[in-house]
Amino acid sequence: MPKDKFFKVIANKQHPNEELVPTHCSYCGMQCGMNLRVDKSTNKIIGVEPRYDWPVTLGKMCPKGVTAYQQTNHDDRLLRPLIRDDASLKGTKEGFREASWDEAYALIVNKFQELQGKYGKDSLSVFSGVSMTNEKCYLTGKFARVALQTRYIDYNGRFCMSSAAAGFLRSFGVDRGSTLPWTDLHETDCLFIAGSNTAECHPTSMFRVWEVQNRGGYLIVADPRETPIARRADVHLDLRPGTDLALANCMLHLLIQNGHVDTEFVRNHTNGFEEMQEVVKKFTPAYTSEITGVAPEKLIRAAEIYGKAPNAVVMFARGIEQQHKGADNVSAYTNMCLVTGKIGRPKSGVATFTGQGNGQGGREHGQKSDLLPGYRKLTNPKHVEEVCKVWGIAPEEMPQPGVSAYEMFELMEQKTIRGLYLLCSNPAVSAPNQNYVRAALKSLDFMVCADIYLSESAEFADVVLPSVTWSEDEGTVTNLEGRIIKINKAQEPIGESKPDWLIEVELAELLGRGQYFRHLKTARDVADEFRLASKGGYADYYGATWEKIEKLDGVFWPCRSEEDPGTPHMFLDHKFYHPDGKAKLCALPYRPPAEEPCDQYPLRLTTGRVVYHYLSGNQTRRIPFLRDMCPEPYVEVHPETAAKYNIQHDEVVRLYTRRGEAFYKVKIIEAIRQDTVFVPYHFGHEQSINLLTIPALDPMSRMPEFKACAAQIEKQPERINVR
Ligand SMILES: Nc1nc2c(c(=O)[nH]1)N[C@H]1C(S)=C(S)[C@@H](COP(=O)(O)OP(=O)(O)OC[C@H]3O[C@@H](n4cnc5c(=O)[nH]c(N)nc54)[C@H](O)[C@@H]3O)O[C@H]1N2
Ligand SMILES: Nc1nc2c(c(=O)[nH]1)N[C@H]1C(S)=C(S)[C@@H](COP(=O)(O)OP(=O)(O)OC[C@H]3O[C@@H](n4cnc5c(=O)[nH]c(N)nc54)[C@H](O)[C@@H]3O)O[C@H]1N2
Ligand code: SF4
Ligand SMILES: [Mo]
Repeated sequence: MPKDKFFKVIANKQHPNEELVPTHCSYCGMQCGMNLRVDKSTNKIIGVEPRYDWPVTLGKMCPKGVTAYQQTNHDDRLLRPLIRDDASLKGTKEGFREASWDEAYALIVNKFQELQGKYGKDSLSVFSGVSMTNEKCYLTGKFARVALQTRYIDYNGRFCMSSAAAGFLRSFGVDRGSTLPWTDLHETDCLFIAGSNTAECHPTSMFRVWEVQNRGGYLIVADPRETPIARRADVHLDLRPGTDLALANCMLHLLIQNGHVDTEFVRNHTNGFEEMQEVVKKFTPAYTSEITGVAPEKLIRAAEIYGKAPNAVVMFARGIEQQHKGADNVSAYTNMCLVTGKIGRPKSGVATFTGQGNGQGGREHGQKSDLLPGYRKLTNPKHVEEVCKVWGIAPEEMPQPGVSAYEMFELMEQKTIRGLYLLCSNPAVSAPNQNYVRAALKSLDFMVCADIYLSESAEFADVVLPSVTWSEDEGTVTNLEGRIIKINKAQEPIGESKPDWLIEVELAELLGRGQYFRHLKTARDVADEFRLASKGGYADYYGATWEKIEKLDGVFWPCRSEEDPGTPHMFLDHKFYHPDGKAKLCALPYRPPAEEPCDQYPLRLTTGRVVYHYLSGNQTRRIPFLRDMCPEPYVEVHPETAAKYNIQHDEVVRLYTRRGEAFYKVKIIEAIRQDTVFVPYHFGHEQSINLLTIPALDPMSRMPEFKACAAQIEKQPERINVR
């Protein structure tokens, strides 16, 4: 137990032989407060208790959260580095042997230097993830640009938060996922929620959602499926996947038509109203109904409720964002609060359900191909200079912007990228168009994967490095409100596993770039450099010291100085972050999904999550309770559609698209549109739905269209009984 730490370890009154370490869940952006139970005699984590004193979640946790502690001492943990001796077994779990860190490091450095010597600095790449602390995310960006000196770094947030980020940047000039603290949410009069399966994906926000209705307020949900939250909505807008832009434009059309525009707010604090009004003119309920399939009267009712509500919050998630027009969808729904002036005050605003634990912080500090810490831009010479000062390199040494996550696989396939350092992501499950992506990974000359378990992606690696779980290190993450919070260390790393920041510092030394890293001896050292590197950027964390985070139950950025208490509510002064201080009302003509249904592929395939699994499933598929509750994927099909294909519940069918096929059990369910099928994506190898998904990228955010492509089902011949 780390007794020298500044956070208070709590005595466990019920179990005197235990101590409680206050921290947060390892998984989603809710970052529920929890106390990890640590056995004092073994110093091992043995359980969890909710933290009732955590203001955002008040002791609530979901099935993943209550079992998250089982990861730390799991039998499958990687305890030592692995080296692949047999290259012919790439793409399988076989062919690895255990090695010392020294041997693994020597091989990595040797191969990386050989590739860069032959093919140039940019032949190496880094692909990372945001289940890591801000400190690790920050250092990973620095590691790529200063230690490896490559332009090619991007991360899994590109598949997650990039459309929200791009949309908010365009609308507000700043990208903080929520304009208000969620401790306000239940006090609003209307929640308009689009493309979020809130009850399964952000379950511990549900008590606030229900409280809105309990207080007499309203809930509107836009989703092609009747999710648990849609079932209790006052209006369920059951749209066709990929048609949100039409729906949002219709809401704007009706808000304008019904006199719900706050003309003073629009005049003083926004630009672009006329152009926007022109675009939404044709989105009458009748016209919109043709595109979306939603009944006109539902559209009218939804706009009326939102328009009349004194306070309202527009919320959305990947349902609207993982489209090749995701950024447009974000700006279009954001227009709703701008035209009605329902923003920049308590109980009103807009929020995206940030996905990963550090989905907010991880996108602000330099893991994205074009960004530097503090949300600075690589294309802005002043920004580059500011970061170079902290890093101690000359501006000429700063690599140029690279390409987005999916495009990195294209460069691997083309042999422009030859080497990969992959950490904290499992793209061999989670990237779209898996047949292509797996071939790209296989074609690499050399690949390193740092993970806590042997993931499906690690199967493509030449060297696998054992990282630590969130409970074996400390640092900060930024939750879905934009609140910077503290993750505390409850146990020493098991086996020879090491935190990612330490691996990067040690590798930098061996790569001959130690002068820029060797002063970083603890996570706190990284935190202090990171706060400095963010200083002056608009995602300014400088004032968010660990002590202040502890004292205030988290600190909302921007927090510019030690005296600054942080910014729970954005835009209270109605000043937006564009140079003229105004927000942008965006004029966004409708575009259909990249791939529309046709005779050959008449169904719309959409993909997403279930409450029991997390992302690629590499963590949750190993937890017995979660695996038992959801052991395998399935395809949700409407009863009418099932009848048309003559398929039964639990029958295995072939589901296929232009890119690939997979075989799934059918789940016949009325809670889905007849023209749509849904598959959860948490499974690997031949069960992965990403064998079928389309890599159509949003031109602004480079987000793939996970949420809509054209598909077909094929009934399998009945097996002949040979017995
Ligand atoms: N249990 C669980 N919780 C999680 C995660 C997890 O893996 N499992 N992951 C976390 C992460 S990283 C993320 S990003 C979030 C994701 O959280 P969500 O975005 O809520 O989850 P999804 O299931 O991807 O999609 C949400 C909904 O979008 C709907 N949808 C599909 N297509 C469309 C469309 O065209 N328009 C609209 N309006 N809706 C559509 C789907 O039917 C689905 O109900 O969850 C976080 N929380
Ligand atoms: N079809 C479809 N595909 C999707 C989506 C969808 O809705 N539909 N959603 C997309 C979204 S929103 C997301 S966020 C992505 C996520 O996709 P991934 O990035 O693949 O998600 P994870 O499963 O979280 O992968 C994290 C990996 O890092 C490991 N890990 C955990 N903590 C650490 C750590 O501290 N250090 C290291 N080194 N490793 C660690 C885990 O074991 C796991 O193998 O998937 C995307 N893919
Ligand atoms: S809601 Fe999210 S953060 Fe909370 S316990 Fe569940 S997975 Fe963890
Ligand atoms: Mo995500």
